[in-house]
Amino acid sequence: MADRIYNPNPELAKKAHCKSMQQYKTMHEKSIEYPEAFWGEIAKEFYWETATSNDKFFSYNFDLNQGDIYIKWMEGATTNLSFNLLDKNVKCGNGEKIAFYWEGNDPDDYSKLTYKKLLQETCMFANVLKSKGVQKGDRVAIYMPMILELPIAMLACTRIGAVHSVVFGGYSSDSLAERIMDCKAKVLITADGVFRGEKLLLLKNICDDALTKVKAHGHEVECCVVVGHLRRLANPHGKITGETKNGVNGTSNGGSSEPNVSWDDDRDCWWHEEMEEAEPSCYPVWVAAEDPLFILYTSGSTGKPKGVLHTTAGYLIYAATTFKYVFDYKPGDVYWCTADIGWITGHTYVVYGPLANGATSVIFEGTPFYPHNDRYWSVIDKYKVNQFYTAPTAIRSLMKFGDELVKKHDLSTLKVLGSVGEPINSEAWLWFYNHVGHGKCSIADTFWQTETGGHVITPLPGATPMKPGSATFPFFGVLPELLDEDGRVIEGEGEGYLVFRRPWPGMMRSLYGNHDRFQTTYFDRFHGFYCTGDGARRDADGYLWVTGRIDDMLNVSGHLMSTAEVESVLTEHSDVAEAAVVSKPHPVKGQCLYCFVTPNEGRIFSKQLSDELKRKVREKIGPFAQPDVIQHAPGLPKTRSGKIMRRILRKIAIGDKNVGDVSTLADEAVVDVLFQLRP
Ligand code: 6R9
Repeated sequence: MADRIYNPNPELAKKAHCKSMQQYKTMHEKSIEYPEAFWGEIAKEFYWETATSNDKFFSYNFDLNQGDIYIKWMEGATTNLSFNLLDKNVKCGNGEKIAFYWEGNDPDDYSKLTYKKLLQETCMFANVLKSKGVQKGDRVAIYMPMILELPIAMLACTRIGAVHSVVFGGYSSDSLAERIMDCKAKVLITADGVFRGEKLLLLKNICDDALTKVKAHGHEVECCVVVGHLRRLANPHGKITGETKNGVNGTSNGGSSEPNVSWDDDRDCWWHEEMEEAEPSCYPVWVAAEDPLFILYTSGSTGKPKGVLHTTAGYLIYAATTFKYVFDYKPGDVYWCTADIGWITGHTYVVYGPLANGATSVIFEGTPFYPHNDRYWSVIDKYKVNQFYTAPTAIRSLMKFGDELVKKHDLSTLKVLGSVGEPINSEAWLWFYNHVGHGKCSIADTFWQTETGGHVITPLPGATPMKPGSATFPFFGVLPELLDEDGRVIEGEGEGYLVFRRPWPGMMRSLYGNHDRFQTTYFDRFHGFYCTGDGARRDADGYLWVTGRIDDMLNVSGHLMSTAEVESVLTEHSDVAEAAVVSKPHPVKGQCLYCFVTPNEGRIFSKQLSDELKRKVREKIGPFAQPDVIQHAPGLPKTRSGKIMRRILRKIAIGDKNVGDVSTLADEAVVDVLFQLRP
């Protein structure tokens, strides 16, 4: 089944922006041979205060032997992001169109925001930032839940040329402090708190802790703006009372039982109080094409987090173009990406890409499991969602409950289903395709990274015949290669390091404040190429299969394999919900396979299951791959964005309690449980 090819639904293909493989190939060729013409045409759809000179449209160096690495698009041009996303849409008659539907954690909390209102709120908050002394180039840290003030805050930064650095609202005060110090943020924007499911998170208190630490290290954040989110909730679990129908202006004081929010009168201020006096218009600051737009921290495998730096013009045209083609977005569609805005997926495909296309999208504050395990399906039904973009980890956790919950809702509006974050195993792919998409939707398995800014390897819904688990082919402007250990290009079928030969407009430009680390991390391993750190395989049809991080490769008795390959076999078993495989040193084989397996809801882990799984891996991959250990794992250690932390699993496999930093884990308790369950 997994080897079958799934063609795009002909109905979808007929009306798609890209309708056939032939059209895709023609466009891809043009984007590679004539990048100036290809991207220049697209750039015409946006507003440039000053035009770029064509001879400077595109320049770069990817080869450390030739000097420092640099990437520049549209030099000489000036523009403003918020102007292109908001004013432009309002001017062309879309002012009353909904930019965002907001769906709260509680189903009784919801609101919406038109383009016109979003522009006004953005301008008002830009004026608030100015009143706090924020100027072009200053960094603004944002630590917020998934509420409408979050995109407003980001857009307000772009209005005045300030650089935002969003820190995911699930990070600890230490992680927040580290990021604030690294980018030397002048202002911090947050909320009093948020409910995730039943759990209350007091964000402002975490900020206070972080700001104390920051101060102790000699940096001072001048001002902290706080959204009073808890005080306006409809049904705050009996803890707080407030106004119903939470809107962006919901400012009612929530009554007596509001949790204690600590306060520093010299530094802290309420969002709604500042907004009361703010002017509703703000002239945009025109910035240069290569001026910084935002910094987003991504955890490095070692050492401190890397501040990935994205700039203005290239990011805009790339976010806009990938959104349009990869989701096949058409006017009138409703799009929903479940990612938190604190991740790159949220930056590019909740905020910038959709708004650049004048799209209507859903912003969801809650979790897939609250109040019930069918929340995603009910939100798709409620807003009649056409494009739904989520992660394999979410799909697998929802598959566990079977398809009964899906069937309760009308999902017939769906056209395109997207996946991002990890390789999607074929079981999860097929379930998504058959039970959520009813065999009618295209699946866009989008491979990309914080560093790439937007999708780089992905199918196009109307054009690309799909293979479950393959991210298929490069997006326009992208030239992938597979290299062997010695940096030789692998032609045709084969497996190797996934690298790119030249930049596309949306790729990162540097690591903030550390260009040397940027060069050594991404350009030193293979000169002349951007190295993703992922491995990939090219099959006989030229399809690319991303196999995962290079550090997650296994070598058993000289056989090189990827953890993803083995995990995919394990999860094919009907009793298995999730699996993670790591290597363990072995005196004879060099390394052996140690597998962690989470059974489906209602299934138990048994010796029989373990034996069946070992046999399956033998059969499917080969006798050399037979796992030495299959361990029961009621849960897996995951980062807050849902990626499995194999570093910790490797420690558990060898029984080493010294697991290192666990502060980025979504749930630290699973580590102890897994140690106890070691066979
Ligand atoms: C967008 C995002 C990047 C890493 C990347 C790779 C993995 C993402 C994938 C995928 C296989 C896909 N990854 N999408 N692997 N297939 N469709 O997730 O950014 O958080 O920086 O992670 O995620 O290993 O290198 P980021």
